[in-house]
Amino acid sequence: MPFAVQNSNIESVIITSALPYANGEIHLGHISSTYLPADIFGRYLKLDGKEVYHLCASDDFGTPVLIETEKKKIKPEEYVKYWHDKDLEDFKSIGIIFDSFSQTSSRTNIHFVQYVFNVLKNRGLIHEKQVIQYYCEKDLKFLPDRYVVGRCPYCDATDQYSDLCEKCGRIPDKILDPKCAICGIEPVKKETNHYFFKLSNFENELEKWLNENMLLQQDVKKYVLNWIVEGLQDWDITRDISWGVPIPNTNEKKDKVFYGWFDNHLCYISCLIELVGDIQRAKEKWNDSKIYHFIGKDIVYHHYLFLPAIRIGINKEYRLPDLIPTRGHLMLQNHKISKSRNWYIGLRAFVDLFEPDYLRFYIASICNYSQDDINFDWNSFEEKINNELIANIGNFINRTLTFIKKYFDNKIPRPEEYDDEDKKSLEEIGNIGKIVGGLIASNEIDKALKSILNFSSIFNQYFQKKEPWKYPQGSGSTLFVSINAVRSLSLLLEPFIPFSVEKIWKQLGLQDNIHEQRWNTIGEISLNPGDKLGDIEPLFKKVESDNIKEQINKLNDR
Ligand code: B3M
Ligand code: ZN
Repeated sequence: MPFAVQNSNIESVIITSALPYANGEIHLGHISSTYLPADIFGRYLKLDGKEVYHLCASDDFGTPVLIETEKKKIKPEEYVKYWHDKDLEDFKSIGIIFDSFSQTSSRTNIHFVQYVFNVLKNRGLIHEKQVIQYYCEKDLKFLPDRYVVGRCPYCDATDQYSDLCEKCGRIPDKILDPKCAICGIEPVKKETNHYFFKLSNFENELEKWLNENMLLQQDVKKYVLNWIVEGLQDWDITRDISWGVPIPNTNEKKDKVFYGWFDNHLCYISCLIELVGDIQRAKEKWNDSKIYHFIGKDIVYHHYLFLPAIRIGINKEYRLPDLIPTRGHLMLQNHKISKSRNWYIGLRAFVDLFEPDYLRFYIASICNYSQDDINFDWNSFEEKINNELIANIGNFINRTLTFIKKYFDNKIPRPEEYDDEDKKSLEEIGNIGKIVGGLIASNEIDKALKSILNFSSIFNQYFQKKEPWKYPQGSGSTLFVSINAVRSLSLLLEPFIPFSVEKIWKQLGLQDNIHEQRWNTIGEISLNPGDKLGDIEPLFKKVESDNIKEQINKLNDR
């Protein structure tokens, strides 16, 4: 499904990745559903000459954070800062780059959220209502969401949160045998005053927006439209806790804040405000850009309904999303990933064992553009890295470089007259950039990677057929064409395996920054006869079977 980036006059693109909760480690599931697809997309657009802003932040508020910090007796501010910094480091370790990685608890976001609330309130889109909430008479606290544990009414599992049963994955309507998560006594029910966002007012406009936006994924759109048909409920946007964005201009005592899902998606915009320095410039930039929100399928409701409704609610001061690329979960060896059952791979642990590019390459190769779940399989990881990345791509690059070093004193030879094979290969170089670029722009990153592999194997065959080793002195054309293909290949691969591409780039003797290159030069023959190459080093190390077996044995589904 092609979309309009290339044809549009708007050269600026804002990409957001769903905000990780500041409450635990990034794992491979987050990487595959959200961060890697967004990063590949952003890197491609940058090479394609677009002005790209990849925005993200840690999602700092919410009851899970507060409960953890109460247990650990530390300040929530310190706790979320720890996870914010750690997440950022983890992202860097696998080459996920953001132009801004802020925090939902930043001053900018708090001000912006309060501003949005005031606009909505003045426009009559907020109403107040008395609700009944659990209250702990020992802790003297209201107990929203995770503060209440009990028995799941669906699967009977005990010790489940009132807002999520981790056993069956459902959201209990009414938890059985409720207990206070802090002290364990049975809570009472008490009245409290809450603010509601009138989501139900927006049914028609949301329906229209969904129907008119042809870029949104069809399958997702279908069930979102169905939710609208079933009728939307107004949203309770307040919580009786102390950790969150304070509600402005109220007579309420403290300990009443906005619900995390009221403030977190507004932080996408706050990130830009912080980045460009003031709200007016941010607004102009936002509205002059295409807006892409990358998410996992769990948060469709929030991004396809709640987020656009709030933007419509503030008079479309900020452009609605153009696209919300939505992807499914990552399974591990065909089972659901679960940290508590140790059926899990942490990002840090992975990167300690294997090159970050191996992870990027493997995930990109299985990452289809749909909500279907995909499967991380250790054996297929080994096979893809050894047989595709190393035996195909690595081999072509290495044999070309080594040959030039051995027979031409590490200088690019002059081509002789081209034969048909050479001409065909030059044509391949001329065409590949458009094909791969089109696929990445349509979010089909697995297919894009496949095309690159195909390109590389065509060149392996070319090299094989031309047999330069039989008469090295007469192999100028083969090596000249091949080394230019290596240059094209490295540009094509930059969004996928940036760490390795930096190495290839140096081995090509190119001192200039790879990021100053443009995607539209992929088809050019710009390395010249006589150009000196850099030092050659092996690019990749084979993945050993024993190491893979060890990883599989470590998993423990008990
Ligand atoms: N922090 C993470 C999730 O529910 C949540 C995303 C917020 S995006 C505005 O997957
Ligand atoms: Zn209690």
